Amino acid sequence: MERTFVMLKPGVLQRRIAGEVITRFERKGLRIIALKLLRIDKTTAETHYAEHRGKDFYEKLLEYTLSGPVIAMILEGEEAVSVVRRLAGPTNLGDSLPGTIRGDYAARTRLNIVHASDSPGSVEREIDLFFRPGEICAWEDGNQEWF
Ligand code: FUP
Repeated sequence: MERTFVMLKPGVLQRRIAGEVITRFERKGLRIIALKLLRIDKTTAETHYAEHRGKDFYEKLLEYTLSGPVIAMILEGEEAVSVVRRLAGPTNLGDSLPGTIRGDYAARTRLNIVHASDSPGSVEREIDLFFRPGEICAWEDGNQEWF
């Protein structure tokens, strides 16, 4: 099993689509093992997007990320990193096809509503940045009779 980190950006709560977006991941069969609503601080946003410092979209990206609360999640499943990246769709507006989260909900690249880790290395770094170990709650599939 692999873990990945997902952040639903501020536009998700603004637009009242958190449930719809989270449902995409659950329907795929991914397991939510950590989830919280938080307003991230500037240092966290700068650390998270450090690779983009100095790029022309960097300041606007920070501004959007800090503009309201986000939802941070850890998802678990087979090949979770690549599965979640494919559910999210490509970064750029013109490449993200309908059926993906960005393809269905984002009208601008800068406001592409969801962040998903792009490699096992970033998963580890991003989980450490957003979660304390005690906030992660691993679980197994239970007895079907409980449903
Ligand atoms: P991703 O891993 O798909 O989130 O993509 P990047 O790390 O390359 O980009 C992070 C965020 O920067 C994107 F979600 C939106 C923003 N961005 C722009 O605004 N313009 C660009 O040309 C590229 C990225």
